[in-house]
Amino acid sequence: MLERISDKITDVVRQISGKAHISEKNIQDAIAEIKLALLEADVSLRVVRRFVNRTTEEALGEKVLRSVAPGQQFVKIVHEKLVQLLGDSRQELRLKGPDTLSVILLLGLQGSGKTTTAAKLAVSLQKAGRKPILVAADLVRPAAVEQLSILAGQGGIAIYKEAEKDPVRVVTRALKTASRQQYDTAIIDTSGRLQIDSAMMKEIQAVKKAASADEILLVADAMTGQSAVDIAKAFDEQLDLTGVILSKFDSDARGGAALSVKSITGKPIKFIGIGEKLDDLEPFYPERIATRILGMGDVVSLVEKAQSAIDAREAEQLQEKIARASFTLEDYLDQFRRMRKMGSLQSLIELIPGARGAVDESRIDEGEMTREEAIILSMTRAERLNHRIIGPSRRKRIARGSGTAVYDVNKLLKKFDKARLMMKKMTRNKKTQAAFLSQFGQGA
Ligand SMILES: Nc1nc2c(ncn2[C@@H]2O[C@H](COP(=O)(O)OP(=O)(O)O)[C@@H](O)[C@H]2O)c(=O)[nH]1
Ligand SMILES: [Mg+2]
Repeated sequence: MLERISDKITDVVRQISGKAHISEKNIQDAIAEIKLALLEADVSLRVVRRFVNRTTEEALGEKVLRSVAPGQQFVKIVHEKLVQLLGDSRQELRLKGPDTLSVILLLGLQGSGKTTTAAKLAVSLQKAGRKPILVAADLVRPAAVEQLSILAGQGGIAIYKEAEKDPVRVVTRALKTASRQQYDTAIIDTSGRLQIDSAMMKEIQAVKKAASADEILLVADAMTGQSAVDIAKAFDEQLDLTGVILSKFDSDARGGAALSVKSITGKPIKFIGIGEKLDDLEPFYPERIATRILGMGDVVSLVEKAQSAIDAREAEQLQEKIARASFTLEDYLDQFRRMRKMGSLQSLIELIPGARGAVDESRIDEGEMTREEAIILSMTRAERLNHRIIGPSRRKRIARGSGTAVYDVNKLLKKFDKARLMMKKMTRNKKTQAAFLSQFGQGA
């Protein structure tokens, strides 16, 4: 979503941060370019102006021009202002303790992603140890209840539904039932319309009253750019939102919505939807997004992602192996599996600082990964533990067993040797780390 804007701004930042001396003119030029990038990303003019004014004022202060590393000082200011723009700190959901039922109400236009987001949110709360129940209160769209049921089934989440036409009655009974059955969070999926109209607003207002919700979250489609922000404003004026969830953040739209929602509505973005699957919901961290826009890499996200895929003990063992250079093909195979758990390789690599330029993403080939996996699986355990014993006749056998050519086996073994070498340097250098990761599934 933020790629284009990030590419532009990263360029500006790279140029200026490398300079030993910078002039007022350098700063003004850099800010002008950042301004252009923001406007191109569909950020509203008002928001851009405010950002530009604040950044200019601070950057032209003596502190920057006279500092030892003026370029970096400047980048730091841009970063700070971007974080401010995005909403300062991460805003968590404000829910009650587990003994009382908390209520989350999801609102939005039709197709914005409410139903999907309701299920995603339930899955993430369940993972966090809460006991959520979904409430099917979109009684307008045919099959909306059915859609939510299916998603609930997929995520292993409880659902409250009934054959009824009045959402207020459904919500009232649902909350009673949820309390009685000791659920701690009810997530209500409501009906939307194709555009904001008074019938929808009236219905939602009635549901809101019945629900006395702890969180009133607008699900807005990030793909619609500036109009997502206008919609947020309109909903907020009538319903007093507690926050916004930007869905479809995985699209290649221009990102302006993410950058303007907070400034325009004053309401924080709490989550972003990054795909259609139930796991594709992420907390929104202004700091990390700003870092990403500036091309500084989203180190923290990467670390967290990796952590959920590798547990701490495993990681330690792996590190030891790397240090002793006793990393085997069996470990290599393990890595593939972890990579898969972490999601697409591409999205992972993007998060590594400095990796974007260093890794040729177009060369990453998940098919190659599968081929390599097949080759390793055709080896005996002894061969995996000590790849040096794999001579010509073993190579032939492995190729036949994995449905590949001897050439492929040779290639993999060569690559593995190279990877082992790289791994030794890995802990010392981030770029090497990126290059190492990019080894997986990459043609030689
Ligand atoms: N790529 C992507 N698609 C999404 C996301 N959230 C929802 N969708 C898709 O958007 C469409 C509409 O979603 P739905 O939940 O039915 O919207 P609703 O009408 O507001 O309930 C569905 O095809 C979803 O799979 C997201 O974060 N990323
Ligand atoms: Mg729906």
